[in-house]
Amino acid sequence: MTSYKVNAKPYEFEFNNDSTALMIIDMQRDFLYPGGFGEKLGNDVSATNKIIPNVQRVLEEAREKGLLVIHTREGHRPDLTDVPVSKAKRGGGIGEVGPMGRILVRGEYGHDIVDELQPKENEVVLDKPGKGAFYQTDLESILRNRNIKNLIVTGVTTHVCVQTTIREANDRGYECLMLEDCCAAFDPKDHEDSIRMINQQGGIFGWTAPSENLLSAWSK
Ligand code: TIU
Repeated sequence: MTSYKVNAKPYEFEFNNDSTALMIIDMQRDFLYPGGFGEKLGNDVSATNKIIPNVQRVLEEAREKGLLVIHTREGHRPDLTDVPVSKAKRGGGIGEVGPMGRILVRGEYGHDIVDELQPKENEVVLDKPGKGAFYQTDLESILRNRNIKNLIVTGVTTHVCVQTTIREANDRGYECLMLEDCCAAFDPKDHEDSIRMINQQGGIFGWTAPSENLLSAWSK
């Protein structure tokens, strides 16, 4: 089986296509398009939507290589019974009506994945109520059933759902490569700090690299 080596921090990330999944975290209209949750929280969504073409390039290549692709969406039941009281109080208006429908509610236009990254039929779409993709989802069974050991992680926001998912994955024994230019936070400092937190101390949570390093590893 071909093994690929990606120039990454803190050192080379080695993987093969069969045991690796591409995770695309919460690339939802609510976080990336004007009028959604991200903007409602007072953010400029140009910081997050600029990564769409980078994620698109990696997604196309991952599809070509036959990787398992997992898209996640943060959101809740329309009756909001699965929203913890703390999140309802401090969550930024979940369930309120915005220009793209009710904020972070399943089935609403704003809750779905951006047009540019719409999932194919054979790809996993994972609805999650929390920040981490493992919490209250069947992600762990999916990864086990497909014999996945490594996760290539992309999406938004870097310091919230991306970091939480990488930390959850790390505790469960998965090796994560976070693609720096395929993740974004509304504040670039949160993004940069997250990269450092992931790869510091010899890779305490995993590896980080620009996506071109992955693409060039695949092309060799
Ligand atoms: N608020 C914020 O930056 N992010 C979230 O609430 N969710 C995700 O990161 N997807």
